[in-house]
Amino acid sequence: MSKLTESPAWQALRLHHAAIENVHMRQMFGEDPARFRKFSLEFDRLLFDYSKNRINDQTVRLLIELAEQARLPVWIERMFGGDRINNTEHRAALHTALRNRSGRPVPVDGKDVMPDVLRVLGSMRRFSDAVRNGEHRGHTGKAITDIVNIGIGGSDLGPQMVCESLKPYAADNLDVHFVSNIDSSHLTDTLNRLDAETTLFIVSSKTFTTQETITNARSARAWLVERLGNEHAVARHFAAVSTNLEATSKFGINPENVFEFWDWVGGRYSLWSAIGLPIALYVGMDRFEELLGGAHAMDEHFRHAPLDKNIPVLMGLLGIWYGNFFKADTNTMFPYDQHLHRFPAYLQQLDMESNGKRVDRDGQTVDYDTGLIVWGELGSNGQHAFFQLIHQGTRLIPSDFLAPMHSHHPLGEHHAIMMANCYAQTEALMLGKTAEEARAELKAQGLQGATLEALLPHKVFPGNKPTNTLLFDRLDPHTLGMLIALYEHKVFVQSVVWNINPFDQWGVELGKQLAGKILPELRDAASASSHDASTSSLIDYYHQHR
Ligand code: G6Q
Repeated sequence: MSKLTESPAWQALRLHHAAIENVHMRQMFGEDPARFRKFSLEFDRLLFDYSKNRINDQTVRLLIELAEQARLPVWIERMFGGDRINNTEHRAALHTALRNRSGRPVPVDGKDVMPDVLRVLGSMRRFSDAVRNGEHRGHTGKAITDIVNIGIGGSDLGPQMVCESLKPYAADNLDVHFVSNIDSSHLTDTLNRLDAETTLFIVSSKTFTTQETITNARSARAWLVERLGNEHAVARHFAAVSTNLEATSKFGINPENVFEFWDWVGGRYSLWSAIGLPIALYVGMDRFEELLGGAHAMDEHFRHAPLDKNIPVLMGLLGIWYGNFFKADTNTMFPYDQHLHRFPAYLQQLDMESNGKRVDRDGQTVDYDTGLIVWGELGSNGQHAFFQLIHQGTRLIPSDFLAPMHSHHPLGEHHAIMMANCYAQTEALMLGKTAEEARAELKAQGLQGATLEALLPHKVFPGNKPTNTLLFDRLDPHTLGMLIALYEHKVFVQSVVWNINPFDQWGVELGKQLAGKILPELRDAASASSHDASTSSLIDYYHQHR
């Protein structure tokens, strides 16, 4: 057994789990009228209700002991303080410095990174203002109307999710598009709708070597040069965001339009850096800075609130409670806000790429489960699709429900109906429906005897399904910044308890290497080397059918 599973806090949680496993939340709510007050927190107009969880006072106390045993407060300070906590890449993880609005220095190896952070924010402001007010025009003198971000993974999902979330704040005269997929349909479908004279491309790539991005960028460049008939057009129609300035200059991007960031920013944590340039262009730099401000507010909460009053800490520990003790495999999230429709996809990368690890920080194979599978969908759409399995399937699926108090587009009863759906789901998941309740309902519908008894088991809901509810005032930039930072820190909390490094991604790197090996063999049948029988046959099939 590993140190973690042998540890006193873990063992105490195992015993406690055995005692509480079969207790129904109906009973817990019945016995404790103060349950909501006890198990909810409010911070900066964000309400976190975690009372519909299979926990009592002792559970919270033991989970906090687990966090203390893992020295979580020390790790939090190490992260904020710029220690090289990404130990396999020997890097700091300082996404928090990118949104540090406190004026405090953040040293990495004794050098304050804040002057560089503020300098790039200044360049982003100048460039985004110039494009938005028509000062920076296309090669033929027309104002820019469309931004195309070319990037993938962390250089796509974050900025795309934020742009979608902040649509109500977008300028009328500027649209934004995201091309990530190497399938040429993605680029072609996007470009077909655009005019080269008024299109600005941003090539976003931390490494500037990612095959998909570089290939899409080359094709976009060829499209532009062909349409505008002049190589010089590239200078006014291409910008780049990268840590690899040598590669951006080799690609031929005007150095004035290159925005840098640093190796201490992980791809999936990079939307706060110049990778957020499409956000600044789309909603303006003031809004982008409000987003940073919201994340900073959550950073301060995470850093300074006591562990048992700390929203990301409690969310992270609840995930461990279900994943490691109840053996839940997955964790869902349901935003009841149309503009958050890319949030689940974004969160999948953030969580699964960070905590999808099978060895601990010292390289030892772990003997406990780590990252849960994350999935989700907009409420109420999900209700009409897969909620059946959450209510009546055999698995335990803890879920997060997110909803705003105000819609950006109030319309009749829409918001009230939406909220009624949200609340009704968490209530039903918690309460379930007993056989007695189901029988009474069926009787009231006029059923009886064998017909009633045959239908009865299908109408019973076990309930006792855990949910968190997060309510916020309105999906504005500040709130969105808070929500994203909240999930980032939740993931970090879990990684600390599991003793894994959440900031590397060797599985992603593997994909990048493997495709590079097979590509020459698809280009030229003669160059095929030996693979397993399946892969060799699939390569042959490709040559036979092309
Ligand atoms: C993120 C991952 C990965 C990465 C993409 C794109 O944390 O490392 O999703 O963002 O592979 O990488 P580049 O930005 O280097 O093109």
